[in-house]
Amino acid sequence: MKKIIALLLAAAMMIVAAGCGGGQSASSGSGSSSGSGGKQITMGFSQIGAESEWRTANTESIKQAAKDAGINLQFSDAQQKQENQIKAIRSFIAQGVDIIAFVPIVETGWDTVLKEAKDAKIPVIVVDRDVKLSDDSLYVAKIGTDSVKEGNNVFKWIDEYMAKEKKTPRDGGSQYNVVILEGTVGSSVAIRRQEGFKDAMAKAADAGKYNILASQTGEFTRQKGQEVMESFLKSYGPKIDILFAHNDDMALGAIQAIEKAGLKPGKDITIISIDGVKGMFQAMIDGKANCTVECNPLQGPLLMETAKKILAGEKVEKLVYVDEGVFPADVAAKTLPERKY
Ligand code: GZL
Repeated sequence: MKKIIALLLAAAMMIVAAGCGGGQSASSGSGSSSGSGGKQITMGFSQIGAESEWRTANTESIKQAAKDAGINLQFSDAQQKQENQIKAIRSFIAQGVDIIAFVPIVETGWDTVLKEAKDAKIPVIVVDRDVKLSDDSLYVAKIGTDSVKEGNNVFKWIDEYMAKEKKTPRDGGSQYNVVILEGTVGSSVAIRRQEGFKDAMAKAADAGKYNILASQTGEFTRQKGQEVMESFLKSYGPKIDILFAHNDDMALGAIQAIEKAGLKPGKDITIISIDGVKGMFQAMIDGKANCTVECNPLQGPLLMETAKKILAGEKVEKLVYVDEGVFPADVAAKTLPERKY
């Protein structure tokens, strides 16, 4: 009889121990990060797609940072379609995730679905690009880059470079002729980079020195950038002095078109773009491009840190920009080895 009681006591002790361990392991076990109430945080993330080297680096940064932060990431790739992003956000709401983050492919059309997230009491973080809403309380924080400043930086570098190199307009006229490959139509990044470029040009000492010959979307892709540059060359070939591409991938496509047309990219046509991806550093080392203005995609750690703060009830900045620089060709070889994307 005594033996049975001892066995029953031992069994009871084991059950109690297992029950406590289970509760603690949920919050402190495999490095999982706890939101309110100690359970692992689940984040629903809607990404645009994989249109550029920059976007791939942005995705990798977010996935790695979620792993490092012990956050369970439900990742959705929208294949460049806003309706897929809206569907993904709705499914995150249905799943009851703790927090939603997304990169808005275009800046409008988000009010309804973000209102649904707010009604479900799920906080939202906007990443990389901007949204235009009737009610800014529909998101808690925005993490990204300053597209207007990037556009400003592009023009300022061009103006200094053309003066330093004492370039003369290729058509023998008095103006430098510029063609522009724009990003995705309706995206805040394309709208703001164009705005920043034109504002800086309008404020230049001698604004009349520049003439925008043509400006058209290359959809942020290498393929489309090459196609549109081919059409620019057909229409204006001998007149083009400068190419400003809203991202490096389109510039790299345009370089192929310029070479196919028998011209020297980086020499006959000065080329500047935005992102700062490795492929562009290599093109500058090869003498085929002149400058890249950095737009930092490594936003994952800041996103996860912000998500944890929001779920812990801490106050966060409504808008946080990541740091970025300007890299002309003469620093490309030295800088490339330390580039992370
Ligand atoms: C910039 C980002 C842009 C990059 C492109 O913040 O949204 O989208 O410049 C990417 O390379 O496709």
